[in-house]
Amino acid sequence: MLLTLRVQGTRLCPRPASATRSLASSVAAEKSSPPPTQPQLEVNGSTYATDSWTNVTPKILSYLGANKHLQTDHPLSIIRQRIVNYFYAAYRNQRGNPLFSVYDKLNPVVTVQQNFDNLLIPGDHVSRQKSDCYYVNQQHLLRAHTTAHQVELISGGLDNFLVVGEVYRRDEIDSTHYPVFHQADAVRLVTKDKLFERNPGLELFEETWSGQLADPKRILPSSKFMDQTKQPCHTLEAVKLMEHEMKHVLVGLTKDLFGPRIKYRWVDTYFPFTQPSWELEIYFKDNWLEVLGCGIMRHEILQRAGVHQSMGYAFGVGLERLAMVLFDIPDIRLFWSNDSGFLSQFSEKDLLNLPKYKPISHYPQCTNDLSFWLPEDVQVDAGFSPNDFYDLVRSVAGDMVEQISLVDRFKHPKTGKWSVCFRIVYRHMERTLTQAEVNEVHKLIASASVDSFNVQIR
Ligand code: FA5
Ligand code: MG
Repeated sequence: MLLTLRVQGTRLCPRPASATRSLASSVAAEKSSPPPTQPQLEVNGSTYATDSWTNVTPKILSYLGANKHLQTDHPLSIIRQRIVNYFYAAYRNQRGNPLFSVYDKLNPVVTVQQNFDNLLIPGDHVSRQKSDCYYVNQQHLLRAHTTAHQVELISGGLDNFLVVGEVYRRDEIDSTHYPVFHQADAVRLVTKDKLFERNPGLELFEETWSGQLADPKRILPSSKFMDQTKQPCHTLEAVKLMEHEMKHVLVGLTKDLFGPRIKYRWVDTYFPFTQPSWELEIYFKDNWLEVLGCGIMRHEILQRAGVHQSMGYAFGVGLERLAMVLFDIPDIRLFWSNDSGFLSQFSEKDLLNLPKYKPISHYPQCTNDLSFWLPEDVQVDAGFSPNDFYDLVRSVAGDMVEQISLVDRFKHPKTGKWSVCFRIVYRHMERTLTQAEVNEVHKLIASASVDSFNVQIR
């Protein structure tokens, strides 16, 4: 399908396996998550009626309010402060005060409108799927990116701001993926006078453009054919100048964090809310690593937020991504560790001196396989979503699980039923697990799978 191919690797929730999954099969997969057990959910002080979209688990809800990005001496808090300080210094008003304001305690429960509609994310976009997000109910979800707050803040009159907070995505489990991670997002809006300070007489908008407010119903599904050069309303000189400022600032941030000699490159990409759009990659340990997404904000978004005479850039960066490189932290689960052996290694007293993490110790892994028959007429991604299974494992075993992979699947020639085999690697971050203890947990996962997915253990 064109949409899914077009957005592969560039969606706001990049995960190649699901980006290639067909929409039809994911709709089927949505049916497989167990129905909510309570008619109502209390989240962050508000009550929400549950419905067939509800898929947040108690385990996931337990992360709300953890605020690792605000915890003193936590590596994520150190990275947050480095980014904020960089922006404070990069943009100042005439009196020398920072131009940017920072929002780092916004409620992670957002509406579908905030997370998707306001950002022109097409109704059929893969990132909306129930198998990729944590929905509180059909209208509310745990934000999948901090960009979800963009429109409310612009509508409130802000033109230079940063949003920092945790985001929630249903994903695989390994050393770099966790269902909760942190992002910093920024928006900078400028007027014609500001952008063309040194070139008065140039315009932000094409003379031929009518200036008409975009009709939300006419926002094309899937910006499939979005022109990477510019939006029709903007002049080329405005876009080029804005692009230059944005890239200059973001390369500056990258050098501030990784040192002046860091190798980087810009890659063209697609986001529904920016045009043109880029990703910034850095060269790290013989690989190119994506650190942020950015672009020129779609003018329809500004218009709908009541801003007609400005244009802007926006970007979003992952804090764990940065922190893992900067502190040499090998496993994303460590950010959730309360072990003093981990936490005591970092200090925000000297933000410029980032120590390399020293492993507390290497505890052994235990690997157990779990194979089961799926119910009749159900197969992977058509009635059974591996993400549902991963959530179940997380709920039962928590951070004892280091990795899960789908290692095998086959169809029985006679019964026509599908068998799947998951390999679960258990390893605790802070102590040695005994095989007996792992077996107990493994059994609990097996019986919870039978209850939730109606499978038959092999
Ligand atoms: C977004 O989330 C966009 N909202 C970013 C954006 C904002 C673009 C404003 C344009 C304008 P993406 O899904 O690529 O895009 O995530 C942004 C960054 O978050 C990535 O570059 C990466 O640093 C981090 N990130 C994304 N997925 C993960 C993950 N599974 N684990 C850790 N970090 C991640
Ligand atoms: Mg990306």
